[in-house]
Amino acid sequence: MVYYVCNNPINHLHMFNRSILSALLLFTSLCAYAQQGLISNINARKAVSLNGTWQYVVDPYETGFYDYRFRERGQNDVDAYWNNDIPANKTAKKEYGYIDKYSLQVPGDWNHQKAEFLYYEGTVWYKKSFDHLAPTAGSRYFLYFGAVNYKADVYLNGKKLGVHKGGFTPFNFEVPTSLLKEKNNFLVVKVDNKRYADEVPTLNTDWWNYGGITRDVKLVEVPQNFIQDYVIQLKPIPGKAPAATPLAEGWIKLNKAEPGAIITIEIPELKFKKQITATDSMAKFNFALPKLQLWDTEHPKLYNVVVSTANNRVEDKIGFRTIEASGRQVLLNGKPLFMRGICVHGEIAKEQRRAVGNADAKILLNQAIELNCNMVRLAHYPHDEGMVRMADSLGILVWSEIPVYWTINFGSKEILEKAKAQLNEMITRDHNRASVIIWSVGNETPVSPLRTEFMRNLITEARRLDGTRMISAALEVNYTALKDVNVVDDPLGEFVDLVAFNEYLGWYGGLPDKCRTTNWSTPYNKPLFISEVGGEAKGGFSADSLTRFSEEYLEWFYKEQTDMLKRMPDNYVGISPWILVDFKSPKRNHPVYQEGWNRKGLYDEFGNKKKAFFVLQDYYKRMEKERKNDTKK
Ligand code: GCB
Repeated sequence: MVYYVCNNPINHLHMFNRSILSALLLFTSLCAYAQQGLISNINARKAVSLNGTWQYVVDPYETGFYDYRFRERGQNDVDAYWNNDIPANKTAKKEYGYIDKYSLQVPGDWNHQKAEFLYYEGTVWYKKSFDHLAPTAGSRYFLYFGAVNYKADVYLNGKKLGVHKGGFTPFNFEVPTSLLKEKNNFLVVKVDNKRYADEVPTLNTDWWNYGGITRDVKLVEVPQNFIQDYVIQLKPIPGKAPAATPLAEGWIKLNKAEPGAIITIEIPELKFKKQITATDSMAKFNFALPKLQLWDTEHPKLYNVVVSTANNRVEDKIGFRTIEASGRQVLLNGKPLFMRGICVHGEIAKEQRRAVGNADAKILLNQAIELNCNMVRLAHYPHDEGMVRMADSLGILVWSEIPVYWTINFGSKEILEKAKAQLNEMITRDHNRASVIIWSVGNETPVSPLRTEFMRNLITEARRLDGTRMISAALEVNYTALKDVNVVDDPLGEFVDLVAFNEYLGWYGGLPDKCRTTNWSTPYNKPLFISEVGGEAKGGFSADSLTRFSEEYLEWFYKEQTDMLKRMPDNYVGISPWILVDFKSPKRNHPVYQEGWNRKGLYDEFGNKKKAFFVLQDYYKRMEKERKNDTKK
């Protein structure tokens, strides 16, 4: 929101009007097509997939949206690309159309599908026709999108259903049943991935801005009132392991208030069944579960959990565990945890595309497992739901983050609301995943009072949405506080549960041997985590260890780093180096070593392990052994 500074009465009047106007504009932009409550666990719902081939029109000038005076087109404008593209008769003029020659696969970014889309940032109209032959009387229907990067304007049969911003989180719009036809429904999505200063993320990122409908699309069918969302998890006992018959708590949210509705929660394997009564649209609960196997990284046990009402049933696979920052440690099920992590981008480098679905998740997580990791930091945005579900079943812990990245206008309430919306969608989608232990509200945001207030707001919001996981953010480091001691004293440290920082000694600051004399500390009496550290090497490029971009340089870098880590303070609880695989970034322009790739991967883009891989793998083997011995003591 913009504030105007003025000092005469007339201007004051202006100021008043303008602030009301800008408040109204903010309100309208947020509410004109208000996000409708997200339906969680979408794969367990009755639905028709709308994945597959969609036709498209590339529209860099947004001709389908604005007329020649650059006014937004009216709903029935025959030149609006959301309206039927078939000319009324042979003399009718149509200057756009959807044909098979121009088609893209959904889900999937457009960049890798056609050579001319590689660098494209702008509008593409997607169109899919579908039949809806046997609608169930009394059912309601929602169009669900796993993610569209960045802005989606959704139209069905010429009617606008809504607008969503945010490239990595799901959303759904209700479809009035009167709008659905038996044959040939005309679904159009205007997708725009242009970067803007006042969006989240902002103009400047170090990753590829893949555009398109990048995740699943479904037409979901639900009864009049249905189970919209739920949380079922163990209630932590501070500093302790869960009891033998652990206490579960949570809530079930119905789409509409239905006082007196009976909701049943069942865990068949445990022969557990409990009924609760809704008071309005929410029903909270708190009860002891039978003896069960806790979820952890060695035994990622998942139970089938069934939540049902008289006319709706949702089945999920849920692991039960507790996680907490306790004093200077992190406790998983009451036991100290050391996180052997790695940062991961949601990209399949070999195919130069966004990762999507279970198969891609398996590839990435297995690469992390080979490195001997028990944790991944999913950078810098919420990854596909398949990724956290796969992490649940493989026993990999997850740091999940919203793309509040580097510099944004921290004074803007509007941007704060946009960041909160993404935080809300991320948490709603994944709050039943045992693997997710950390919600991160951002990465490397520059210290200032405005920034701290903005981030503190996000932390408060994350806690309000989910008080059972750790909240963190990757912080900046103060390199100048004390000689040979680098201090993590970003004021945000006061508000996070886990003090995490990005450390690049030997790549961005000096050479790797700087590690020999450097120590780390933080004034915060909390667990300390290294959320990034790394350097670049071009796979297969061999030289002496002083040559930047050589595999030997990176190998040396990791050796010095892992030696330095032996001197970390007692609150050091883990590390997630940057990064699993080389990734595409338009910021990386060295013509020989980078060519549009950030080369900090431990695997190169073809999946080959760099020499440094083995140094980190070895360190993790040692840490695993050491920490196991610790726990036995
Ligand atoms: C960082 C950023 C990450 C970059 C990385 C780099 O600190 O968090 O997004 O890609 O450094 O390679 O410079």
